[in-house]
Amino acid sequence: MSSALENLLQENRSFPPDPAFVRAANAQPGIHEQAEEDWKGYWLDQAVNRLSWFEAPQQTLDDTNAPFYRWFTDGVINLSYNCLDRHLDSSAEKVAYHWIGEPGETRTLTYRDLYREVCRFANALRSLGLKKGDTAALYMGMVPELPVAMLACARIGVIHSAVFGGFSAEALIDRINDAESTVVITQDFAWRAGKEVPLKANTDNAVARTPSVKNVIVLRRTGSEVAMTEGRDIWWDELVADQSDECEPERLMAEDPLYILYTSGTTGKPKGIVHTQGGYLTQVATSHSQVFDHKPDEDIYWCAADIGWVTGHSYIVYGPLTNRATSIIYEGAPNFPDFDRLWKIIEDYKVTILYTAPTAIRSFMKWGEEYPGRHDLSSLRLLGSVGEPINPEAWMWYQRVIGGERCPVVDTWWQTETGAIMISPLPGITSTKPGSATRPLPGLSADVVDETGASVPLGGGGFLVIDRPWPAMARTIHGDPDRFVETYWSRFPGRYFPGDGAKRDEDGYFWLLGRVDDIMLVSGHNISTTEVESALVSHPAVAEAAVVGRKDDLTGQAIAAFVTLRGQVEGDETLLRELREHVGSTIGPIAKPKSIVFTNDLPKTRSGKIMRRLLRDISENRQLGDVTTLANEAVVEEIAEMAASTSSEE
Ligand code: 7RM
Repeated sequence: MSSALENLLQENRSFPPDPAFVRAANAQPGIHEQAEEDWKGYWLDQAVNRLSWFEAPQQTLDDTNAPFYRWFTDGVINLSYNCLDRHLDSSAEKVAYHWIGEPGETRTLTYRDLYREVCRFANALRSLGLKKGDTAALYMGMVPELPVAMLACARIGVIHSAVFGGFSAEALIDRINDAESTVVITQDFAWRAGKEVPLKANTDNAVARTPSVKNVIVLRRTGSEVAMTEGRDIWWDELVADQSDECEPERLMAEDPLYILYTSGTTGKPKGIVHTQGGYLTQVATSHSQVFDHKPDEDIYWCAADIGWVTGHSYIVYGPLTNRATSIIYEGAPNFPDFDRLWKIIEDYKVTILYTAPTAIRSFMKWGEEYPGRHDLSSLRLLGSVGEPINPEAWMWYQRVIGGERCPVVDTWWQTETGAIMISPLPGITSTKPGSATRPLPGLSADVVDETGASVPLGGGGFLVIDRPWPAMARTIHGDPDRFVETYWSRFPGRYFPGDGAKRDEDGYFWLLGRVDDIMLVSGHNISTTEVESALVSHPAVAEAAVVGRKDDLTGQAIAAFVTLRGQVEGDETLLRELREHVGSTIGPIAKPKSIVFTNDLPKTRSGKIMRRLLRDISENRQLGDVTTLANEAVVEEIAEMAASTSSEE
């Protein structure tokens, strides 16, 4: 950015916490200030008080080899012990997971059940020769055996490397080879939108090109036939059949690796983000309790993300289980068999806390209020959002239609690399503003800086930085420590650069503005994609919008918008002009899109983030970039055709 980021969108609505909620909240007013007095001591307190250690740590932060920070280095711990064993005395019969299969069958796993399954599978892994420091690739759908496999690895010190079940064989190959996984844990097929996804067949294709893999463990899920390779492939049920129900947890150091999780980003080969044990669990457990106000004996908690994504690792598996939660896991698509599937589950299980993504919320808006309207959602008491900036319009809809105007909405900013939530309201403390992630959580610190690294005064925008270490931070990029330093720690030395733009308002609230690579430069003004998209989405006809800057002789870049419409609305020239005017009057004439394309869908990553890079390629008539991590590949071609035929310019 050559100058500060424009601050275009003004949002003046504010929602103070309800006094009744405040009285019972886990995190009480004053906690930010208390933590700030001694932030390292605050984190040590969380580590010692929230977790069970074989040897409690005395050390906090070791910054002698920055940016390769270490936390609680002298602590000895086992995460599977924290998630399971220590709950057995009080809560063996408490439900850990209510699982709902896409076709409709259900399973209930108590803490005792989960403990038994994890021990058996951990023993099974040991029987195959896996030991501390080895890596296992997990390529599965949303089945209870995925958390079982993760916890079994954690129990014996094996590093897990989950590969999202929607990825292709190609993506699996890269990730297995980079991590040098010696075993792949998969299933025959996964259910998705009524179809069987061939995970085992994909694995077979991958494993032909992954020399490190010795065994493939296959869970029977759908029961349809798959090929098994003699000597290499083993059925899960046969492998665990003779295993003991007990498995001694390995005593691990706080800084031993826990997992690798790959982030694709926009360019280059995927980065294997490495997380370790003690610091990670400390911050994940703390944030899960504080941000969701989670009460183990009252709540039915549902993080509707995929377990193969960091949100699932931290907030379906490690955080909730450490905090003795009862969680929902739903296997399949949100619109199967009908658009009300999620709302039916919430009614059936009396879900109290729901955590989902803006992309999902915008789909719900597009599908219409009648679907949530069919169900009693009055059990909900808190709503969360993660994954992208949430447009104020989507925030308001979520709060009104799903939350019945009674639930606090927590917009949580974080990344695979941060491991845990970083910037978020605390529901008993923070007055929320639609579209703002508000401020860093207790013990954390962030800033907004210009290109020289100087803090931007309140009211202005720039680069988000995290200006001191935090316990759940990524420790490195697997196999490429130089890239770790280069990507995150070199642009603003001493500070972590997440790659996002942000602004702060006069109250010091953070407003996330999207990836800085996507920021547009129009006639010398740096304009964030998020603000223009939010302006478009605030028009009643618009369900979702993506904008990109494309080369323009006159203005350097011109704003190109791609818009999907709500319900039955048809896009025509009149609406086009109206939308342009709407943006002009909402945030200013400089932000009016030069072209608008109506489309049925937008290109998204598998975790639902809009891929603006591809839209930029389309807008500039370039060869399309890499689409292998795209959720809906066909849509790109479709949009390219639409852009060629219907785009209209001012
Ligand atoms: C948890 C997760 C990280 C990127 C991040 C942002 C974007 C995530 C928010 C958000 C605005 C949010 N991990 N992002 N949450 N932007 N507001 N609440 O998403 O590694 O997959 O992605 O996602 O750009 O850098 S991730």
